[in-house]
Amino acid sequence: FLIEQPEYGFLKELGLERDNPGVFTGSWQGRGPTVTSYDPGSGQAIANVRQGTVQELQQAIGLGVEAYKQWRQVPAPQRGEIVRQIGEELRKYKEQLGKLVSLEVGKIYSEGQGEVQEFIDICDYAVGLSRIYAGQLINSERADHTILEAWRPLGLVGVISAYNFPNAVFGWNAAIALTTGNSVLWKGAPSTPLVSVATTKIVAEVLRRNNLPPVVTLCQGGTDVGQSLVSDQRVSLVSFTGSCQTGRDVGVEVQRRFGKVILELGGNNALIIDKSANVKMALDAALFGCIGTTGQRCTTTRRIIVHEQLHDSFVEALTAKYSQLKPRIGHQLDAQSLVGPVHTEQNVSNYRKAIEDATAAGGRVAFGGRVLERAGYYVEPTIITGLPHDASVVHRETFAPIVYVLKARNVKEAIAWNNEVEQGLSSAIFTEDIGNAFKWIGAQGSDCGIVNINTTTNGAEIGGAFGGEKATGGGRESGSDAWKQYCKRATITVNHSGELACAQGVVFNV
Ligand code: UN1
Repeated sequence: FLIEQPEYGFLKELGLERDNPGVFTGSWQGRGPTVTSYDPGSGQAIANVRQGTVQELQQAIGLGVEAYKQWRQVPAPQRGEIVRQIGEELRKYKEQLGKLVSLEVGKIYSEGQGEVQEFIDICDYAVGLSRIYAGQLINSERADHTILEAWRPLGLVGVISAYNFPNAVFGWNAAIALTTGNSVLWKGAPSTPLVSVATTKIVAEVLRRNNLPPVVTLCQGGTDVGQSLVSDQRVSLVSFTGSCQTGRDVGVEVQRRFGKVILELGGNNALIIDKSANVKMALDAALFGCIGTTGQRCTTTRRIIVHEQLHDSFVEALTAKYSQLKPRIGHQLDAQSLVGPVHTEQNVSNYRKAIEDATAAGGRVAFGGRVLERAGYYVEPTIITGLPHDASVVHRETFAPIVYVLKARNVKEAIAWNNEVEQGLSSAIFTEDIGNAFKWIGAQGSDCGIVNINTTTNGAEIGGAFGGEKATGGGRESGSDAWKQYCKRATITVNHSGELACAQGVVFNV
């Protein structure tokens, strides 16, 4: 176990042991199956986590609901103060926690640090939100009547997060849900249980210091635990991040019981290079977009749609850039690495399969295409050209650093291709043409939730709402007014006239 080696001492600083309980309900336990967490960069075991059972999940739900009843009475700015303390505690452990994110997921050091920063940022956001989120006063058609609109917490919010952002996705949900008066029950991905445990320890310390009930609980577990969480009537909102396939089932299941749901599912994000583009900048955007996080962000650039006049020179320049990365593929915690491993063996086989399918469909591997022969899960960042825009492999999201470069005649065609896939998460255009820029952001433009100009498809800030349309699920997290998704809306009509009057002029008396 890596945790026993001196250079992994940062794991102990996070309170982790060789065997860790994976359930937190105010105290720590875990009576379910033990999972071992592996470093995808070496294949070595890091430490064990004892997952929860369905019974323990049920218990966590019960405790979470009870905690909510107390928490909803705490004034919102005081709830914000608790979230502020969580942000402060995260700052203290940012280095170690970010390093753990890198180690367990496979993302490079700066991206691990960036992920924890994203959680800290949303805490700051939530502190401000706690003092300003508000309802409104609406004009009534009746004399001496006032209509109010108020936002109230929902209850217990269940968060199911994915392996690629094992810390930040919980953070966006928890910070906003707690601020708006909800309690939170988290189930992290089964393959990143150490991040779940370490993050929860940081939060738990703040709860302990403030004598709070378990307004945040954790239950690591497999499908049985996940299904039980999704179908439980007591979980008012389920926020699910993961595949379109599972997300559809989660959505249907929650709807069956009239619960609320936030779905953040797959993306098939395109970067459009217009004739007028600043190509140098576009190349940098393509590099981070396609290869950042080794192609495992839901916002990763999967397709580059290039104007026909620029296509060949763009592919050549991009290939040259990719070649410079060769010595930069390595263990995620090596200082010189820019490309870490993919997360699991499964990602490697999905990578292989996508390349097979792409070449079978007539695609040309312009760069990469191979799995590296070394311990850990390393694949070459890959560029594929020459495929039709509607080839089935192009329309499929493969969580790996593979990009399909497509040749389009004009921006209109490029926008049509951007929009023709099932998913609708992120998109970007590089253009210096103001007409095309506004076409892109208009009603006839990109149909995604994230519609960027002259920047990457990935790496969104927390201030905006995050999420997408169509098979991406329609949910929004993080900034803007995404907080409303964690609330129920009360429309309140107050009659201060001293007489009863019906709306719409209806007369009804005897
Ligand atoms: C994800 O991949 O699930 O916009 C989230 C981004 C990050 C979040 C990605 N802020 O790329």
